[in-house]
Order: sequence, then C-alpha cells, then structure tokens
Amino acid sequence: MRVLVTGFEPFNGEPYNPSEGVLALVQNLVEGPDTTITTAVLPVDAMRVARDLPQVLRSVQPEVYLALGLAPGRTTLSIERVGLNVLDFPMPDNGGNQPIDQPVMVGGPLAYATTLPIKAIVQACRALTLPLYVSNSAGTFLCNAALYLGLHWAHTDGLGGKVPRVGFIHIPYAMQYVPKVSNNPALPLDFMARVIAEAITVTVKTPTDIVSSAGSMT
Ligand code: PCA
Repeated sequence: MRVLVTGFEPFNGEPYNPSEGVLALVQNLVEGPDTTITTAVLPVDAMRVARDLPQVLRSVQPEVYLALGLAPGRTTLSIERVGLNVLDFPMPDNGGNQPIDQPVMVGGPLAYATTLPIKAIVQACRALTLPLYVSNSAGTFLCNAALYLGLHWAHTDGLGGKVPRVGFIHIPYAMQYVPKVSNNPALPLDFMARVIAEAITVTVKTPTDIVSSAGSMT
C-alpha cells in the first residue's frame, strides 16, 4: 500500500509547524512490509501548493493520501469531512497573497467529501482512548485547499478507475512551540503521531465506512 502523508511549513510568522514535525514519527509508526510511507512538506502558499501538490500526487500515486495541518486553538485532533472550493484567507499566505472569495479550482464542484472512512477511524481511536472527532469545516485557508486539491486529484486523475482514499487531519499545537501571547492548548507530538498512525491503519483495512453519528450539532 502506497501512503502519502503531508504536513505544512510554518506560517503566520511562527517558527514551527507540528504538522511538519510529526511526519517522521508517523512514518516510523506505520511503515512496514505492506505499507510504504512517503512524506512531503507543503508550502503555505496558495499558488505554490496548487502547482506542487498535484505533482507530488502524480509522482507518488498514493492509494491513501492523508494531509495534516495545524489548527491553532483546537483542543484536540479532528478529521475533516469535506473540502470546499473556497479560498478566503484570514491573513496573507507565505507568498504574501490573500485571496478572498476565490475558488481553489476554477470550474470545480463546490465541495468534495473525504474518501477516508472517518467514522470507522473515530470509533477505532475512541476504543483506544485516542482523541479524534469529526470536523465539518477545514476552514478556507491552505489546509482546506490541500484537501480540496487532493480530492480533486482523486476524482479526476487518481489511480485509473479506483478512487484513492484522501483526507485531512487538523492537529493542535505541540509542546515544542506554543505562542506565548495565547492560551492555546497543546499536545505531545508523539501522542498526536499515534492518533494519525491509527487513522492510516484503519483506512488501510477498512474499504467501506461504518454508519455512525458524528455526535455533534456543529
Ligand atoms: N494550518 C493552516 C495552513 C497550514 C497549516 O498548518 C490551515 O489550517 O489552513
């Protein structure tokens, strides 16, 4: 099984992005005789990610693509339900651009649903007391754009007829770096790696998602 896991470079003037830092830990936990993990770090730059990510996907041809990103302020890990065809940036990206109400992909559908078995993943994590919940919005910044671009690739190019499993996990700050001026929650990086590894393991062995309520009104 070919698995691609991506994180993002730091942004917003911060020195560290835990979604980049966690990649090596996830690779160590999941790689085995039947699973090869490729990792990549994506730029926090709308123009560059639209060019670079499809290239990585075409060259790796992953059967599973899990993207990771930092969600400042979220208390724990969340797995995204949907990628929206919307760029509406709350701040300039690392290229200095701040698109507002622009599409990720001109002419693309408004949204793509993740093709990961998110309910089975959340259930398996809960059984292990690993924290993960279903999020209904990946936002409108770079993380959502990567999810949308990944799903667009899966549905239009993909693996010749078989739609790859593509999805996104947002993670909170890690202990390595938390902005001093905030009271943002943070988790240990190796603990977050275990949740992410479980999500990949469940995806590999679960062809069809289970029917189970996400259990939230929002
Ligand atoms: N988080 C941002 C972009 C890069 C990252 O790690 C986001 O949630 O869109």
